[in-house]
Amino acid sequence: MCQPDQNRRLVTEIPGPKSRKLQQRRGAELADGLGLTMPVFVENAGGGVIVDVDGNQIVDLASGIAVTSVGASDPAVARRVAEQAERFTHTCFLVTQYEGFIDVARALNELTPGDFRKKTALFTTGAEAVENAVKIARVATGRSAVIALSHAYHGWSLLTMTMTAKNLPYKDGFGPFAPEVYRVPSPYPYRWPGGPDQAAQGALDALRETVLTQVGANNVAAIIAEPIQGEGGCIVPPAGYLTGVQDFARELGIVFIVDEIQTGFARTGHMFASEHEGIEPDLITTAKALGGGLPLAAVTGRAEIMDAVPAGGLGGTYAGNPVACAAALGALETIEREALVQRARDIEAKVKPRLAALTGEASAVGEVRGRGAMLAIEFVRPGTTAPAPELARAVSAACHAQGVLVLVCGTFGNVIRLLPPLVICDDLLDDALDVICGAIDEVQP
Ligand code: PLZ
Repeated sequence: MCQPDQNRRLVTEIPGPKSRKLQQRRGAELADGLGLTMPVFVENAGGGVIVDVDGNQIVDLASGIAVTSVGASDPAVARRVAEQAERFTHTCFLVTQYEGFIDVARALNELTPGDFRKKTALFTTGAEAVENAVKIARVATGRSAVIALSHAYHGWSLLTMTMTAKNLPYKDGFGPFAPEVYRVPSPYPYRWPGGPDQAAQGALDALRETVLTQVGANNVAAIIAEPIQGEGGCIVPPAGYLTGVQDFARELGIVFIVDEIQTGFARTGHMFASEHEGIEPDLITTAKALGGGLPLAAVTGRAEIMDAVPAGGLGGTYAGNPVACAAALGALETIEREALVQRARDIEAKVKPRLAALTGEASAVGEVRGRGAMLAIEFVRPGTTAPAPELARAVSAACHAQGVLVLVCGTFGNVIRLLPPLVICDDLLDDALDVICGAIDEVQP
């Protein structure tokens, strides 16, 4: 719930002395390969605020990368987690069962788009959900190839990093990659040669050509797409693209997997972003906001496809952990009780026009885009569309210094992404917007 007494408050520089001390310990103990957005250590978090160990109150426009949509200490999540942890923390669902797993699966079967009978399997991380969706599609079709998009992000594991488009930092040096992954262009409207109006048809033509002439439809198990590409730059596909992919996949018996891991659970102003396009994917992967902060992921889809894998082929020691299932039921309860789908739309209505006003011929803000509470600002050299990653970095650094947590993303590193908890209150959003707009003003060349 929105906590009206929350505000941004800095009592030290960012990072403060306590965070800096912990940062030194981190340097000595942790592998350098673990990335980092803001070098503070957290004492507690909830609503729209993160309180660091130095007592600074930071406005959270990241939600731990779209995870804590209900806030990082939602009472319904916290209560159900505590109750479940007192009863038991783990049995391994593949060994002995518990009802919470079925309750979460039922909720997903009901909430996900698709007017057909669905089934669900739970896992732990988003990457695992994507890997398992591919496994299921392969067994169901008897085919092996997977088609992924440019600018895609699907995870840090071998198969999912192969499906991920961006080399640095996700793939560089980690080859050889998994076989049978083919890439087709994403219809990135802002950057499509020939302009945004050409993007949907152009990308569909390219998909058709790759599948029909290079891979062979009879070899393609699945086409996978994010309904809004997250890490790739918060890229909203043009109308008609995803329905075109769905039609094409159906025509050729290819499983259409939609990765809703970042977009799912009210984030974009629908329960699932697929609903903006009216698509009914064969399989949907979810994670992140599903677990309300605890690790939980799922594959949900057509019952006959989901049931193609024989018993024992799907699983994981922690898959659908009971504490994570309890958290998910709490998060879903809060999404409904607090009408967070509508709240995401309200956030869009408040934030987007203010940011959109920053675009213009001579502006470094090339485009403002996104849906609901998944919004982004793409930075360019003014007067061109040449990516300006240095401006995104400078704006982000200025925001962080003033206690507003934003994320940089995009294939070219030139996009700032806003993913606030959906429970953030308007005053905090207004304050954060002042900081962001001020920072953009300052760095404009
Ligand atoms: N699929 C669409 O967004 C995780 C890292 C990249 P795990 N995204 C966070 C970013 O956006 O900054 C993600 C995702 C999509 C799969 C995953 C992987 O989920 O839970 O991290 O394995």
